Amino acid sequence: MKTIFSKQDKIDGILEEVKNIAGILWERGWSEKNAGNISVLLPDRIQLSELSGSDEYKLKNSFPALKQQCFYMTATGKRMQDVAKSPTRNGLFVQLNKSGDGYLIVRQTFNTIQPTSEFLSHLGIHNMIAERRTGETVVMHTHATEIIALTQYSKIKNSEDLNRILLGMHPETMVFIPKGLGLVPYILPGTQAIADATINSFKDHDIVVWKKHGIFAIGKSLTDTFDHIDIVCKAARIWFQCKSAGFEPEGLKDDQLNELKKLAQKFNS
Ligand code: 2HA
Ligand code: ZN
Repeated sequence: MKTIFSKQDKIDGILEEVKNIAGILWERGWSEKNAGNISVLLPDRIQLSELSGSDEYKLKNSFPALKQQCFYMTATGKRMQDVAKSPTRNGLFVQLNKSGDGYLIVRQTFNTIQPTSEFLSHLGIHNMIAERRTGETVVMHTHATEIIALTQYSKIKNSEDLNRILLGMHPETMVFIPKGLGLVPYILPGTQAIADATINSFKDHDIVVWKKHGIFAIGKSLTDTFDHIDIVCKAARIWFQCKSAGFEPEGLKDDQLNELKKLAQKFNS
């Protein structure tokens, strides 16, 4: 890719990681066709150098904490297996305008593409992270099969039901996902309503699950974000394997979970 950034080496590193993680999402069977999307906040002081003459696209909402911030995003309608081959042909760079209520797309050869259909959720989550200053830079959505299957279980009605199952399957789940998973009820994808419900749920949880649709995770790197999804999917697989073997999984006991929660607090302090 030709140089369009003041710090091209950092961008190249991010694009390499996008390739790798997009490939894994596809291989896992979690990103069929154009399913799933990724956005990455670019490091501080990275300036796009090809914005002059770009069209500005207006947003219905304003994202005040993201003024002039730059992102890499996968593009709408693009296949994750193609993102793995070429993140720049199947994704794009955008910069929010000075008021945070519009965005510019970096001019490039493949300039007919637009950001992911879940743009509103991605921007809303990044805005929330910027406001609370917790430092996550990546937002990832994928159609994680095991988690979607679990949300088809009629006995799982809310986040508590989901966490009671998943956090007890394996100690690492509580250590790395101490605030657990939020469950958002089924809402039409791509809408402001699902974006609002997702942002709200991220206030109290590390991961957000969209009932009968997929999963959203955040993290400080692409690998870190993928790992969070991988951990909860492993927990879901353990639950299904126990059920398939014909027995009810025992799960970890409350005192064991509390002990793990304390360990997680030590890790994160
Ligand atoms: O990118 O996954 O939710 C396509 C989707 C929409
Ligand atoms: Zn989706």
